Amino acid sequence: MNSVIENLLNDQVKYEASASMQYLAMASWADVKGYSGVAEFFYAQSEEERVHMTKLVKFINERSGKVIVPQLEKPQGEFKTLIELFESFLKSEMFVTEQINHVIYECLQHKDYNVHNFMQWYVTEQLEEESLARTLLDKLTIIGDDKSGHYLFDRDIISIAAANNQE
Ligand code: OFO
Repeated sequence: MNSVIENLLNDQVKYEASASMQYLAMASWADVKGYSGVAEFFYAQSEEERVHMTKLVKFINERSGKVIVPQLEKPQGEFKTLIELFESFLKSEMFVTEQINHVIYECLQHKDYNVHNFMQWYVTEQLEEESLARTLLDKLTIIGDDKSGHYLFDRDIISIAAANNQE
C-alpha cells in the first residue's frame, strides 16, 4: 500500500477510536445526570465508532499494511448543558467527515481505487451521522431551557434517531 494512504488510514483509525472514547464519556456524563435515553444513545454511538475503527484495522491488515494502534487524548468529560453535549457531537462528526474526504482525495491523487472504494462506506455513514447530529441539535435548540422539553427529548431520543436513520 502507498505509504501516504497507509498513514492516512492509520490516522483514521485514531479518529474513529477517539470518537468512540468521546461518545463513551458523553454517555457516562448523561448517565450520571439522569438522562438515561441520551446515555443509551451515546453508549450505542460509542460502540458504532469502535466498529468503524476495527473495520479499518482489518482492512489495513488485509492490504498488508502496518496498523498502528494509537494513543488517545483524554476525551471531554464535562458539559454545561445538553445543547453543549450535542454541539460537541456535531463538531466531532463534522471533523471526521472532513478527514474522510481528505482520505478520498488522496486516494484519487495516488490512484488507489481499492481504498477509494472501501472508503465509500464511511462516506455514507458520515452523511447519516451528521444528519442525525443536526436533527438532534435542532430539536434541542427549539426546546431551549424548558425542563419538560428535556425530559421528553431524553425519553424520545432513541426513536428520533431510528426515524432519522430511515429517512
Ligand atoms: Fe465513524 O462514524 Fe461518525 O464519526
